[in-house]
Amino acid sequence: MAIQGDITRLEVDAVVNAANSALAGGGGVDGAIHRAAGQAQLAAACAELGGCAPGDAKATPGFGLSARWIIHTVGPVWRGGDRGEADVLASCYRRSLEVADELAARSVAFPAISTGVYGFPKDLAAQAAVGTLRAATTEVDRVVLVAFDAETLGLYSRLLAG
Ligand code: AR6
Repeated sequence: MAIQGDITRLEVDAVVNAANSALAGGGGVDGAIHRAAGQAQLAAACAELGGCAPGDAKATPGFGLSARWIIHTVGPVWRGGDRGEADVLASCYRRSLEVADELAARSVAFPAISTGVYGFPKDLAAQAAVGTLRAATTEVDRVVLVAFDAETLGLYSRLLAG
C-alpha cells in the first residue's frame, strides 16, 4: 500500500531510512528519522555499523520511534541513469526486506529512496520500488510505501493499481 505522510510517525515494526554511506545522518528523511529517534543514541548506534555500501542495508534499534527497528539503506546518486543506478536502487529495496526478515519484522515502511538530495527521477524510482517489492520473496506481510509529496503518491497509486 502507499500513503502520503511523515515516515517517522508510522506504527510499523521497521522503518527504512534513506541514509548516506557513512551512516552519518543528514537532511531529508534521514534528518527527520535521526531527530525523531534521538540524535545521540542513533548516531552512536550508526557509528558501530562501519558505514554501508550503496544498495546494502543495516539495522539499528528505533529508539524514540514507535518502530522497533530502523533499516538504513544507501541509495544511488543519480548520474544520468547509465551508471547502474536502477540496479542499486532495486538492491536497496531487496536488501532492506532481507534485513527485515532477519529481524522478523512483519511490517515495514519505505521512503522514496534517492528521490530527494540524490536526484533519482521520481517516476523511475517508483517503478523500481514497486517492481522490486512485487518480485521479492519475504515474510514481511505489510509493506508501506510512504510518499512525502502528492506527486509521488500518485505515481505509487497508479503503479499499484496496474
Ligand atoms: N517522511 C517520508 N519521506 C520523507 C520525509 C519524511 N519525514 N522527509 C523527506 N522525505 P532524501 P535521498 C522524502 O533527500 O535522495 C540525506 O542527507 C523526500 O521528499 O531524504 O536518498 C542523507 O543523509 C524524498 O522523496 O534522500 C543522504 O546524504 C525522499 O524522502 C541523502 O540525503 C528521499 O529524499 C540521501 O538522499
